[in-house]
Amino acid sequence: MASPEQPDEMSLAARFYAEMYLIRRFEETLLEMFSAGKLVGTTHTCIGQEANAVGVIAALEPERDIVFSNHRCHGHYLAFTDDPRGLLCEVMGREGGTCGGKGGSQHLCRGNFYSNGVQGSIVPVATGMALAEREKGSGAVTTVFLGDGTLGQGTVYECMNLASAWSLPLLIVVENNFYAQSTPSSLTLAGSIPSRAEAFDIDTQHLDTTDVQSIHEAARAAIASVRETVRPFCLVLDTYRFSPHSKGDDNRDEAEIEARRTRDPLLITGALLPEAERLEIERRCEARLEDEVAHAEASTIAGAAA
Ligand SMILES: Cc1ncc(C[n+]2csc(CCOP(=O)(O)OP(=O)(O)O)c2C)c(N)n1
Ligand SMILES: [Mg+2]
Repeated sequence: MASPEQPDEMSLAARFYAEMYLIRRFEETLLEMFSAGKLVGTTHTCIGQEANAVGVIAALEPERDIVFSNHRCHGHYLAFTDDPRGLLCEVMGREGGTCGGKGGSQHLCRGNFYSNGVQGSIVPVATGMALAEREKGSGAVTTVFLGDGTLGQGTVYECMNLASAWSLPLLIVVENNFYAQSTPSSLTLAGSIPSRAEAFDIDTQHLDTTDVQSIHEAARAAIASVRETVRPFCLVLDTYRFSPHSKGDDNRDEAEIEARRTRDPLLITGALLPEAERLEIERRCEARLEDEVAHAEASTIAGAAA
């Protein structure tokens, strides 16, 4: 969602660039803090995948629509809430964190946003939420993000089955980054990903792009379809993460990672902006993040006062 610091007259490309840049720099900052020993626990960054979070979530109505995310949730959270302060305090275990500093990087809950690190666990919860919202007649679309590796969890298919059989307003977004931790999905996935949803009579669209505006257009159409037909929809987004699975665990071929950098979503959208505008967006974002880091570092450790 647009930051209060972003001027109203910003183009869509500028707004999307600002949102993706914030996610990118937020997560790079987290990795730097881990290396400096300022953070403990774990974290999974979506560096390289930001266009999915920003493009899809910008097509939702934050007041009524609901988002469920997974272990790799920072980008989804920031795109939905524009709350780097709450997230940083949360990851650092500080008072003022989204969940009081108790949930950490993977377990976030704020308003209509929920995430959980147990692979696949959030899909039945999202399906139940979609049922509840349909019964309430709220018109809300429930969106659930999952990775290609999570397609190995049987519950995903139970949910696809019920979402289709019961006509639930559920958008399933599969972010296919071709890996589950260190395992290439080609070793574990038979058939095609879209055909898995199609087998349950779920309308499906498959995109191989890191252009945030293309993803946004597809998401707008998918969400309009879910809202109007009150039927599930599955969006399969091919993507790539430049960062390790978590902090340092990466066994992928370096040449493969480098080749993918030409499709960096920040490069693609940044190239659409006049340089001065792009640099100004970056400057504002850096200043904001610097403030947030200082704020979080000065905040009380959660529970310390008790
Ligand atoms: C039930 C369960 N098993 C194992 C894990 C450990 N784990 C965390 S992420 C992950 C791989 C997930 O792959 P994918 O769904 O493709 O998402 P990606 O990490 O690529 O975004 C694994 C095995 C877990 N969180 N939950
Ligand atoms: Mg994956």
